[in-house]
Amino acid sequence: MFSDRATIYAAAGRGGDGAVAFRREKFVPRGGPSGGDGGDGGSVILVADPSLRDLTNVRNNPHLKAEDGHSGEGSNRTGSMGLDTIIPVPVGTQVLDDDEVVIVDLAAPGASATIAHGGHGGSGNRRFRTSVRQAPRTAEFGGLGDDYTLVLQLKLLADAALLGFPNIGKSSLLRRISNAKPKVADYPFTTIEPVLGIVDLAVDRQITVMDVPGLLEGAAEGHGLGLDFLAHLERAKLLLHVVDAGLPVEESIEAFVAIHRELELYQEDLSTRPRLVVLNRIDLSGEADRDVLVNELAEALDALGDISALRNVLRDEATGKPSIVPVSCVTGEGVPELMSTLGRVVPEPEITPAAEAELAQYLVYRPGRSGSANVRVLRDETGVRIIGATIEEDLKRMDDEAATQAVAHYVETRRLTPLLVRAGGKNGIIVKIGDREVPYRV
Ligand SMILES: Nc1nc2c(ncn2[C@@H]2O[C@H](COP(=O)(O)OP(=O)(O)OP(=O)(O)O)[C@@H](O)[C@H]2O)c(=O)[nH]1
Ligand SMILES: [Mg+2]
Repeated sequence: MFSDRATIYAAAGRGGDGAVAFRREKFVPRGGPSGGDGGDGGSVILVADPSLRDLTNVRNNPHLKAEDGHSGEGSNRTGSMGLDTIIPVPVGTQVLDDDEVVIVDLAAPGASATIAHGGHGGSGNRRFRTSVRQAPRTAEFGGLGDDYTLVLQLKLLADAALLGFPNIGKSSLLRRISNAKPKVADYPFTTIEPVLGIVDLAVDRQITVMDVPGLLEGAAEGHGLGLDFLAHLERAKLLLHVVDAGLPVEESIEAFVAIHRELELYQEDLSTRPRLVVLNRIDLSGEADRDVLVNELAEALDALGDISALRNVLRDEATGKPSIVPVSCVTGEGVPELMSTLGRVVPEPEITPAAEAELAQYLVYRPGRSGSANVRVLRDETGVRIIGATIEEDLKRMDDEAATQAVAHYVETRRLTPLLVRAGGKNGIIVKIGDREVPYRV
């Protein structure tokens, strides 16, 4: 089954804790603090991999967890960093936030995005040495890593996409022009998932063409296999609208309009996408009839007037009427002409500075913060000190009872409880935030 959507749980690694240690050497009775820093936690990173077709991988393994950083040690030894978890996803994968807004678009092969950043390693006690405190017993807990639930969605990228009723020969055409071998059979809905093929137009020019399941009237409301696959057409630069030379002209026009309406219902922008009309199965009519058929079709399409499908339909330069490219997938006739037309009309890829800037932005993208990346937690002999807590100002105005409650709530919502347990929270400790010190017990 083709998976184009998956919910993932990305948990970056926690930073390692800073160590409390003192130098012990012969003849140095009171060695200085030598607790090393913890290593940073690993991050969760997605990378666009052209060899992947869909999101089945992540769908089956949705828990993406990066390694925790290691704690610092004595003798100023820094803990090693947690390993990043790097997950390959298909090119065209988008990451959505809670509001279904696209926050990352891995549209180019090799593009990557860090979706959960590892926590920073905690400072060891040697960093807390001051002129008045030569032997600090304070060290920092490692920071928490980001922890997000995100939705991945795949919208395939293709230069051109085949469009048409079921059983009209779309897959046959893709087999003819590309390296892809989608199944062909004489019944509707043979194709049940999108297939991408690479078309060699010239030695140095390749384009991708996508075959999707046939569309029916009502597709935009979910009839047939429609709705699921309309989304994949969204990012095709050109639509190859296939019509059938075996049908009377009026029926072909009806079919053309029916498909067009579905695109319009689904998305206005899609209905005006540049479009090339391909007339398949010309082997079914005699040579002489072909030109007549092509002309009649062009006239009839033109007579449809101002429908959005015709706004960007490719037109014959001489007549100004919609271009119709006749082909036969059985005999191969017309296929070379179709390929050369594609070479002319499919836009060359261009990397604009704007596109590059956009890509760069995605690479450093960081989802909205739920965690506590800017919070630092130091532990000492009596408990912990939390630096950077958003409640620091509020606490100044609270009485003792309210402050104790506010701190407990803060610890809970910022997911700091495990740290405070490690600091001895089960027996009761003191939590210091700003000028305030409150008792805390898990
Ligand atoms: N005579 C003739 N038959 C064709 C031609 N192209 C395709 N066919 C036949 O039409 C039937 C359907 O072809 P497919 O390529 O599976 O059609 P499709 O549009 O991909 O169909 P779905 O995937 O079901 O939407 C098959 O039996 C093909 O052999 C053609 O140019 N001439
Ligand atoms: Mg097919």
